[in-house]
Amino acid sequence: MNALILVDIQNDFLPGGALPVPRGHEVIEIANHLMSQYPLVVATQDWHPLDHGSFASQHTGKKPGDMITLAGLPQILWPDHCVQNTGGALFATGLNTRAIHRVFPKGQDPTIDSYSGFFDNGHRRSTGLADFLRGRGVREVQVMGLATDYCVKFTALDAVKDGLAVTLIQSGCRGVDLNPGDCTRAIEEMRAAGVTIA
Ligand code: VGL
Ligand code: ZN
Repeated sequence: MNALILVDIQNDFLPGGALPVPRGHEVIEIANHLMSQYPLVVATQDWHPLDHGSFASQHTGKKPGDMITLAGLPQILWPDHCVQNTGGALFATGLNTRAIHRVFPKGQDPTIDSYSGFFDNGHRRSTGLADFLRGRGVREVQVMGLATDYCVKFTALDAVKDGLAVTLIQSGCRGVDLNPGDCTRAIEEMRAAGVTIA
């Protein structure tokens, strides 16, 4: 069994959103087209409380892009984004959400960030995605979405660690590239870990 994992295709990650990924809107039609070809489609949803520790607004004197330590881990600070029950946290307008079988929210714990759709950044708590896929007999996943150099990368790497055969649908991903080359390096990191780049 094969599944499509859509990573964080949410309004705040589109141009005009709170944490815009350049050309992020271009993945919507790619996702809509691909979903019909999969027996199982799951989506991750960045879903933060208002006071999430990854928000620069929660740290006096800090601004987005600054680094801190959060839960003992290096953490980049972000603008407030994907706040629970706000429009920015909703799936991208135009995404065919009826074709998504199950949604896995992540990033709810204010004390730790969660880039991967499988685990928080400290690998402390699972979202349930791995068990869900195992329960459905999934051996193989295709991953696409936002952003290449953060949530897509960590989702693909965790999927490999979980023993799944993982393909990155590169045309269906867009990245932040906070430092030029971040996306290229992310793709090389995924390839080195055993992800097939399609
Ligand atoms: C993401 C930064 C912060 C992502 C989520 O979806 O890649 N990036 N939260
Ligand atoms: Zn986030």
